[in-house]
Amino acid sequence: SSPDSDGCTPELEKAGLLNKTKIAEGGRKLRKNWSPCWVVLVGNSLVFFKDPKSQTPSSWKPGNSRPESSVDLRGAQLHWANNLSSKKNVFKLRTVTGNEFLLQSETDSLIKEWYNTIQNVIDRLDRE
Ligand code: I3P
Repeated sequence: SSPDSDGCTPELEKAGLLNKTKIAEGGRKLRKNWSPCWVVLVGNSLVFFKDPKSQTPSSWKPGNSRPESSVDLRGAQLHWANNLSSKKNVFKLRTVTGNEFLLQSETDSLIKEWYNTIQNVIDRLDRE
């Protein structure tokens, strides 16, 4: 049987290292501060973990490590945003509460996978 056969544990969809900066909080613009971040997509949320060295996708377990923050993907908007940075492969995630994040990877295939996976979750929530 699957690890989620009781249906109570949200499904881990994806986890990995991305560069992240928050650029707005509740619609108010913030100064960029890029840093590497373990990003975990689980259930309806994108969860951010601070210390990349102490986190790996395989070591992540619900309740086992303390997230820096998490983002509710319901109603969120995702856009490619190479115009918002000098870096390549940047997309912007905007939450319903007006928090905005840029996420970036040097690896083209990796950032496309993240974009598509997050968009699929947003689309699924839009249909609910
Ligand atoms: C910012 C820093 C960011 C850069 C940002 C700069 O300077 O260099 O990395 O964003 O550009 O303002 P500081 O460290 O002095 O805050 P990108 O790397 O995404 O280009 P921006 O102001 O054009 O957004």
